[in-house]
Amino acid sequence: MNNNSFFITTPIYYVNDHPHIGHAYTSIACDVLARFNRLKNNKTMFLTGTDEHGLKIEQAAKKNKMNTKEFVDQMSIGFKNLTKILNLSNDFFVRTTEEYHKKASRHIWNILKKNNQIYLDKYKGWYSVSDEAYFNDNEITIDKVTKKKIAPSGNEVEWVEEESYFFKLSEWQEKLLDFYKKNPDFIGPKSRKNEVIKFVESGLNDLSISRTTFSWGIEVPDDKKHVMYVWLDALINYLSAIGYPNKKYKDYWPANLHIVGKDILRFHAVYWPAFLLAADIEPPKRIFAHGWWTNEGKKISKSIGNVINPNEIIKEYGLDTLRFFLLKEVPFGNDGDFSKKSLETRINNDLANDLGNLVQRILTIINKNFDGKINKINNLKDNDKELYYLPEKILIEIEENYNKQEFHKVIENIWKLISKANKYVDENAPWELIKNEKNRAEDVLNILIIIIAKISILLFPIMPEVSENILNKIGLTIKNLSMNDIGKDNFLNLSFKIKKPEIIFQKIE
Ligand code: ME8
Repeated sequence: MNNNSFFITTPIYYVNDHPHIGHAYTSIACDVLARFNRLKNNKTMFLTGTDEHGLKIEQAAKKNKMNTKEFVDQMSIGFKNLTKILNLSNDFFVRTTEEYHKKASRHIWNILKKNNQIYLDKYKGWYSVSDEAYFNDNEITIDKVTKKKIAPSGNEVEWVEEESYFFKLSEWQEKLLDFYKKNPDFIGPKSRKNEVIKFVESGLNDLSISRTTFSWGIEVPDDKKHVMYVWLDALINYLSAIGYPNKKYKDYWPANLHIVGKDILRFHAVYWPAFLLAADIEPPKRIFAHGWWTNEGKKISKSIGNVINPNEIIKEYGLDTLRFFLLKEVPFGNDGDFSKKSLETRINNDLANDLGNLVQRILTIINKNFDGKINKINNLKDNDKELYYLPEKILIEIEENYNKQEFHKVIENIWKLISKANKYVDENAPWELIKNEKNRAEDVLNILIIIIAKISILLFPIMPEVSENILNKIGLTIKNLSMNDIGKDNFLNLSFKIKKPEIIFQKIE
């Protein structure tokens, strides 16, 4: 792998249903990290896509009275559109029904077989179609209302008995525990890591990795009766999308980060590294499992009818506002509740009052008093330096927080800079300086423009459109900038031509 490459992935989403706010959440988080890494000039690969095989999808197509292939083609478009709606900067969109993916999956299967990791037997046990997962007896309970047998997710299970190929997962228990020990950052956040370790310590059974009672899947090599278990097929997307089995996949592999929801951590942190180690492929560097969103306190579910369509929120409040809210409202890793009231509070306070006001008042003063033109700085005074050199310190903190996927702290870091800038405005009162000390006023305003430019660069990964708009107002564009511009004296010798401000964030009454 290239030293400065950065490969980040979302889960590939099931096409049985339309995208909602939960999918948007994971994808936005990945987009932010991809954009940050690009601005650091890292060779970045951001992958998302759709998971299109398995019984759940086959059943959904039937329910919609459609041919399965036509159904997945149509539903996948919905997720592709989501990448546009969310302004995602993904470099590729993988689909598991594509031929390159099937080829990569069969290739891995053959290696596992060659490595004596697969055997044929009979599966007898519980299966949840909604989770596409197998369960042991001791994981099954009875639903109080429906009286049906359910998995820990609350989804119904059915009894399955069929011939199946098995992966020798039980052989990997000790090796996985050893791997977690040697790679302490493999699973985040820490609380989830402990859960995974406990699960593995409790013992691993061999895993059924093929099905025979339906056909919507990737055929098992040399045995047409079987299709591959959809999770084996799905996980392989992370390799097939970057060219595997062609050696060029090593340009990006091992992936730096798979971001997933807590619901699917076990597949990524237990099965995936076991499959990879068994196939002589290095596991990814890190898996981070984020929390679960509820809607105004209730579980988001189609049957309750409270699914949040990201499109509607974006139409009402704007995309960058939603991106900001999702990452600021809840520490990444915790569960969160989506409510319009808290979204509106964020818009009024953090966005309109703090950021909006700063930009608005500085641009307005410059336009009114200097006809939009600000000459280069004459003299940087001691009491300017604290603010002037703050961005580079903030960037160090930001980077540490991004490395831990602590997005809310990144936003706090940026807001510390915004609030210091607002304080500097109040203390130096440029509207007073204009009266008798015009040169000093110009220096103060130029420093503030530089700080606003740096705030915009730091904020760009999270709010790309807002940041680019602000940069454009001061005659800059992100296309010519990078995180290197946060450094010490960048922009010091620049004169600026400032356009008239427009209100960036409208307050909500
Ligand atoms: O599990 N809150 O696909 P999926 C937060 N195809 N995140 C949520 C959420 C919520 N309420 N609802 C969904 C699959 N998500 C498999 C993945 S990967 C090789 C295969 C997000 O369509 C979250 O990231 O059910 C969760 O893990 C993912 O959507 C599940 O998407």
